[in-house]
Amino acid sequence: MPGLSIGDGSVVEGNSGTVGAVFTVTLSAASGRVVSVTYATADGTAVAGADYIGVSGVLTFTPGEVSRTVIVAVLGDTLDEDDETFFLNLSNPTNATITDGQGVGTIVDDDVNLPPIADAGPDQDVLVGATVYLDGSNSTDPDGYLPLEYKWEQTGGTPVILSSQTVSRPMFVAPETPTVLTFTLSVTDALGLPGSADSVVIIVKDEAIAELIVIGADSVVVSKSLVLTAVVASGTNVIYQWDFGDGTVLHAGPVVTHTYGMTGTYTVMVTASNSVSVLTAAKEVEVTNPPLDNRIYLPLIMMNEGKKAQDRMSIGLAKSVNDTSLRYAVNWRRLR
Ligand SMILES: [Ca+2]
Ligand SMILES: [Ca+2]
Ligand SMILES: [Ca+2]
Ligand SMILES: [Ca+2]
Repeated sequence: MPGLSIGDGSVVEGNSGTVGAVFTVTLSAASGRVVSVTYATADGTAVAGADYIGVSGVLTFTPGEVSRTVIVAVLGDTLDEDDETFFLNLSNPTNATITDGQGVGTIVDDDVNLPPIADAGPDQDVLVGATVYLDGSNSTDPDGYLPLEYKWEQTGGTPVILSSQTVSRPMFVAPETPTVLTFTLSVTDALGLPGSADSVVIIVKDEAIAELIVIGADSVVVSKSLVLTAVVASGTNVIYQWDFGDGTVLHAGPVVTHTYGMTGTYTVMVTASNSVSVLTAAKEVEVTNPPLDNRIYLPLIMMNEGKKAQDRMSIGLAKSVNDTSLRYAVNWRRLR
């Protein structure tokens, strides 16, 4: 009996419609009888319905006929794939034997994978200490091989800790002092193809100073220390300069102590500043002399010789206060 063998078929995939992969089935010698054989496709890495249209049937050779073909429709697409294979298998021969019963169909992929496009999101101005989200969610892959893999890296500024380097919207807490942070985002499509990176700039700014006031006593005695406190309603990283109006200028914190050497009326100026704002506030301070010595000097009273021993004197003191001076009046009377 003659032998049946099947050749391989190879086809370039195309982008739409179908293209035929041709398999030739050959009879080793012409036969005087009708020869038939069953054929059927089988999946390899190519999948029926997705990459090709599966077929099966019976192939018949009339007497004297030695070559027939089976055409398998391969589905075109624009997916970037590996080259794939399927099989066309022969079985159940009549009036022949099978010497090579399997043809290999190769679908040669003709598509390219375009690189994904990273989008690191808009630049942002944020306040020190703020919670900040980077947003790479507008990154795309032109041929739709999703999901993307994300890779964030900080490239400048005070180091921060990202909640994750591999999500589309990582979070971090801005540093407590002004800085300019830069990050790059790289994305890779689902086929493992990397795209070009994109970068984003986050400017970390101070909060503006608002409502500066000076709190403290309105008057103080010469050579005694005066405590003054600067208070702001808002503002970060505030530094203060104090001018006490007597020639003393001090860079200090919000609470200062000062001692005046001379009486007078002084204007204390405090300037509060940070990287985005400057505010000034003033306060009048009255510097006075100390109150008079508080000791009481009793008058020396001379007694007449003729007074009796039982005569006794009582001395009363009446004190009146007039600002810083004290006035004492002495009254005395004889006790009987
Ligand atoms: Ca294609
Ligand atoms: Ca395909
Ligand atoms: Ca393809
Ligand atoms: Ca792609």
